[in-house]
Amino acid sequence: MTLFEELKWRGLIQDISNPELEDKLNNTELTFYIGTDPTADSLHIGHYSSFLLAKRLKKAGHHPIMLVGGATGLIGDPRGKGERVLESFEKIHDNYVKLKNQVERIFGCETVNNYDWVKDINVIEFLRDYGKHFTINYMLDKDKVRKQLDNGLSFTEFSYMIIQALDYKYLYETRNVTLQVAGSDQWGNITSGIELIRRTLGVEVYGMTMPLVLDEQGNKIGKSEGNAVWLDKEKTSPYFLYQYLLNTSDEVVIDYLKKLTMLSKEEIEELEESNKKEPHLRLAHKALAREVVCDVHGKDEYEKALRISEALFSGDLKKLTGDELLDAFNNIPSSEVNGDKNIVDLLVETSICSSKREAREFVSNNSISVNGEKINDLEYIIKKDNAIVDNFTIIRKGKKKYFVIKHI
Ligand code: 629
Repeated sequence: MTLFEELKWRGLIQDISNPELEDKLNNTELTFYIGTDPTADSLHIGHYSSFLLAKRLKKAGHHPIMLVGGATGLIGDPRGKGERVLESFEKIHDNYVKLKNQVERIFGCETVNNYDWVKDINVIEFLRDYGKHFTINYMLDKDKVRKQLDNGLSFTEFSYMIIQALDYKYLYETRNVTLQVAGSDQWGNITSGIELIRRTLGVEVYGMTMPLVLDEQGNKIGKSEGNAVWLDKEKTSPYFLYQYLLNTSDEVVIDYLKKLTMLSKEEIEELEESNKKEPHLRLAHKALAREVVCDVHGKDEYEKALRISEALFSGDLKKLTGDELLDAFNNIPSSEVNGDKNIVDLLVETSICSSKREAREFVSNNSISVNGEKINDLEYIIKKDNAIVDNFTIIRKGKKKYFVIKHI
């Protein structure tokens, strides 16, 4: 399989600017770039797939440059949903430092910051050297601009594409970058750069996008109960990331293996086979979770996530250390409780159940576990003395819902 065939097989090609790119990717060495804006203090799992594309191209012999947009982060790429609120210089700079470190750590690539060259462009230069090459019609025709027009679009966000275009030109001139890659939502910005370079330098450079990775409902991946799934382990624990991927639905797990892991076609086909023949083993899901957690957080964190999962599954919570416990439950609802409490009262007081009647029902139906043990005695007293790791009690309601009680 050629590189291009492999990318196609993985479903990683949405748009290419020119069919010649196939041959360039297969038979030459390109320097390419991919950009992200420091609008948050961490990347999330949605970014991961497009940055992994950079890793794939690198592995095939191309040269990546990762751009963290210290300048563009101050402007805001139109999202098509309505104007953003401007963030302060300090906030964008703090985010920039975090993203730069994260990108270098996870993807092992060199980063550049467009603030370094954009900050010196004055308004006359901007309008004469760049603005002049974009007709308003051309700019209005871009997808995200059209979508956002009805929701209000300032001149600031409208101008964003020109900055991304001049970045491409700058990187072509200073670093010989001839390819920009990204998720499909970036197509308009990429083609603006290609157009600028063509018009001002008469040179043909390339662009390529990949489809955004979607969950089984067709939403962008990376939201779990409304929260983003972050790559920073302080924001989303490795255990939580592991569980999120392990719970991928059967419909999309193979697609995720293709897009989110470096496993080979043979390995993925084997997992697909197993997913069909022996779905209860969940080998595909486990491989997905293993590959991503190992790549993002390293083998030790993966093994810890696995240990926590096993302890929670078997109910043997007492095996966990304090750190592991906090890790396992850092995204889980928690409440504080004072003194010893009857189980039914505690379930209502902490809002784990909505009424005493409901609480009694759950307890009698064997649906409540306390620190891994099923409790069906309505008179059971939850005591601080039985807490694990000194002052925690873990309640499980039904199969999967966990709650943390902190005894004070
Ligand atoms: C200056 C800024 C450039 C080139 C790119 C950029 C950032 C770009 C952007 N990207 C998204 C982001 O920052 O907004 N204008 O969140 C995001 N990207 C990764 C993928 C994406 C895209 O970082 O391309 O499609 C999400 O997976 O939305 O000179």
